[in-house]
Amino acid sequence: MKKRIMIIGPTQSGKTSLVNALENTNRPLIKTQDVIYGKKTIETPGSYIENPSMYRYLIAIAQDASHVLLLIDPSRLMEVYPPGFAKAFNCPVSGVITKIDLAGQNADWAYRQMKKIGVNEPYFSLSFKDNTGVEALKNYLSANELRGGGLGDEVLNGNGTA
Ligand SMILES: Nc1nc2c(ncn2[C@@H]2O[C@H](COP(=O)(O)OP(=O)(O)O)[C@@H](O)[C@H]2O)c(=O)[nH]1
Ligand SMILES: [Mg+2]
Repeated sequence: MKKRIMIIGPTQSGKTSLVNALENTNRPLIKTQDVIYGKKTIETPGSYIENPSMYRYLIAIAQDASHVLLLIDPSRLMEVYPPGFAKAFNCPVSGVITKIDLAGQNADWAYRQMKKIGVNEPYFSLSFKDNTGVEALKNYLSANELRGGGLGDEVLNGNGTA
């Protein structure tokens, strides 16, 4: 099974918008009730990161991920992730700052949050309103895939049919 990009973020932080961009579809934004597996992505419910008793599900689901994206919405100055959270995953973790059109002035706050969570740079700032930052993130993710970030089953099984 090919591994997917896992998207974590609180309610309304832009998870579904990012999934649609990575999947290249335009399916309507529906409130996430549960984990949604797309062709390339895994979207997790906001309630999983908003509720510490659900963290273990995020960590279990990440077994099927080649890359984890942690989303921060700087238009809501809310500390969602516990310190060091990024270190719980054994695949690469990247930081995505959403809705930069609404709260560009809070970008420094978001960078400090990322550092506290244990996410290494580069951080990706996105706006789906202005359509900025998405291509840079996509390029980074494909380059990571080519580098073999997060070994897929096809690699582990050695059958080479990626
Ligand atoms: N201004 C602005 N709004 C956004 C952006 N990304 C998402 N939104 C809006 O924020 C709301 C929540 O987005 P959604 O992708 O459904 O978030 P989710 O709950 O994390 O899946 C929706 O009304 C989106 O249209 C953005 O970059 N800029
Ligand atoms: Mg959603």
